[in-house]
Amino acid sequence: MPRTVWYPGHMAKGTRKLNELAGKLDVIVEVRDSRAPASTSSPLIKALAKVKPVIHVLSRRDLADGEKLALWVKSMKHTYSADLRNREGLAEIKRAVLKFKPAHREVRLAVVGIPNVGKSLLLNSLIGRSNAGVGNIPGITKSVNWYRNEGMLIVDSPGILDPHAEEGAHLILSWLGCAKAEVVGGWENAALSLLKFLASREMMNILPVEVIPDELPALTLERLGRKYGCLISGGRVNMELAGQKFIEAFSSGRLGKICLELPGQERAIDYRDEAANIV
Ligand SMILES: Nc1nc2c(ncn2[C@@H]2O[C@H](COP(=O)(O)OP(=O)(O)OP(=O)(O)O)[C@@H](O)[C@H]2O)c(=O)[nH]1
Ligand SMILES: [Mg+2]
Repeated sequence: MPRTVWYPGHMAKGTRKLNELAGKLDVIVEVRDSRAPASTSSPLIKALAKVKPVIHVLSRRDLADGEKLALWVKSMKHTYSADLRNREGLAEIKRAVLKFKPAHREVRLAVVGIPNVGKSLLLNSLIGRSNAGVGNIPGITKSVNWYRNEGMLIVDSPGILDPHAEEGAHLILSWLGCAKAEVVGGWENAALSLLKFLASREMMNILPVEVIPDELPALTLERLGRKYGCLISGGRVNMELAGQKFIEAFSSGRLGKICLELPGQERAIDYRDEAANIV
């Protein structure tokens, strides 16, 4: 399988800028995805947490399994879950941020995290204006920018991945829409690895097709492709397109609310290794 780590120049530059800025901030807000809070943690957060207090926001709680998410929120300090699209959970986050506001000036914070977790949407929601670009593909924000309103001076930053992360880590992110499929060898590969993962976690019941025990993932994907109408000449299935449709359905929540990790198994690296061995 082709392997490229997605670490474009703007990620390296963003990392440098954030490290330079950290000393001037009052608090750092790290955004993770509620569906995989360990795998979607920022590679920068350990170092930043040594310098400044951190508030964690678990976005997309509307797409997550509520019971499992509650375990995460309980197990992590200073952590808030939110449905940023519907502004749910926002008031608590804002209150937590404003606790760090010095009496004489606005509170300075940076929103950090991996790509596509909702950093810019959170920033816009906090300042009450749609100033920062938001979009459902990873890599929308390319630079570090300041925004100001409502007693806050907020830095939006590009999504930054760990340049040293192994393949499995990127696979999980691709299932959630946080990494580009080409990074993990295309949609078909991403979908096959997701099917294997779901089978290993006994989560195949979320599929919109009949579950056939021990079926090869490629055959399941083919059936999914037929369901999604991904046909080419001769009645064959376009497997790349089938993979894309399946991943889109999964990551958008159309297949149901999910949580891929539990706090007890916080060593998400286990999943990553497992996922890496799948394809
Ligand atoms: N359903 C749902 N979608 C969300 C939530 N938060 C963010 N999104 C969506 O996720 C997508 C990415 O949001 P952005 O704010 O652009 O994410 P980002 O982290 O700034 O992304 P980059 O700048 O590419 O790193 C958008 O389509 C948002 O509408 C949420 O809580 N629930
Ligand atoms: Mg952004």
